[in-house]
Formats: sequence, structure tokens, C-alpha cells
Amino acid sequence: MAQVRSANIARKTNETDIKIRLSIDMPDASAEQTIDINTGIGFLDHMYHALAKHGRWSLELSCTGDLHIDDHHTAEDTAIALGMAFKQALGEPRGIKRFGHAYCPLDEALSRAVVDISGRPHAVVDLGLKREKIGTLSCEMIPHVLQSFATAAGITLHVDVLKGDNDHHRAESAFKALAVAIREAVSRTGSNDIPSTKGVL
Ligand SMILES: [Mn+2]
Repeated sequence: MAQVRSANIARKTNETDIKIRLSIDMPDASAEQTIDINTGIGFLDHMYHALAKHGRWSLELSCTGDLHIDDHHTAEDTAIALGMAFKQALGEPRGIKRFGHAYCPLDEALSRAVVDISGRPHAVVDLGLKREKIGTLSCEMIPHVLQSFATAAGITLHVDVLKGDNDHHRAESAFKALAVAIREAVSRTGSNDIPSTKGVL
């Protein structure tokens, strides 16, 4: 079995204090994932939980943030820290598929995510959410979270919600699709090749 790719991150500013332990591989097929997320924003925890669960990650993430102001810094900074952890865990992108894509439904909602472990941070996100908030998470922060994650991770994401009436379903299906797409993109090919015509990513 190849080494488990993992990272520990601590990121502290005047606005947030974040600790993350991430493994993007399980030690073996029967291993149980450890997922323990506490940002202080319930719906954001739910989205990170979906990302970890369907990405087959173990993820422990805690954040003490300035929620007396609003949800912005906590949502953005946890996404940055998670992107940093992902990039560090992945290391040099050698022997991975690089590209991944997935469609995930949640009842009437359907999302598509396409991922390129490109080294070029870029996120194109169209979730079409109509509500102001889901729980205590502002809907405007959900694409911001995905953009912040992509920037810190150095990856390209295209995430579109294609169908759906319920904003909770729309958002959750987007994170599930992203998880499955990332899982494919980081999966090992068995080669030791850097999957780029440039020879670097
Ligand atoms: Mn911001």
C-alpha cells in the first residue's frame, strides 16, 4: 500500500483560529473515516462533512472565528486552510489521474463538478441559490468557499448545479459532486508520471 497522503495545518489570524488534520487516503479498504468538523456554522460543517465523506477523506477541522461579526471570515478562512491542507497532503502531483468529474443528485437536485489538479487556481461556480441563508450560512458564501478552496489548493474547479428546487439539496449535491470528482482526480494511476505535457504541474 502506498503512503497515506496527509497534512496538518494550523492557521491563525485576528479573525479566525483554525486547526486541520486531513488524510486524502485511507490506510486500507476497510478503514473507517474519521470526520469531526466544528466551524460554529452548522450548514458549513454539513458541507465539509459531505466533501470529506464522499471524497473518502479523514478530516478533523476546528475553527474559532469572529461569528459575532458574521459568517464571512470563518467560511472563507476554513476554505483557505482546507485548500492549503489539501495541497500539502497531495504533495507533488505525480502518478495521479489529474482530471476528475462527477454528477451527483440529491433527490430533485443535480450537480456536476469537473476538477483539474492543474497547479492553476481557478473556480467557475454556478449554484443558482435563491435563499439569503441556509441555516446560519449566507448563500453568497457558498461559491466564495469553493473559490477560496480552489485558490489555496491550486486547482481548477467547475461546479454547476444543473437542476433542483431546494437550496439545501442544490448546495449539498454540489459538494458531493465535488468530492467524487476530487477523489477521481487524486487517485493513483500506478505510474510515477507527472500528468502534463509540460512535465510539471
Ligand atoms: Mn472574502
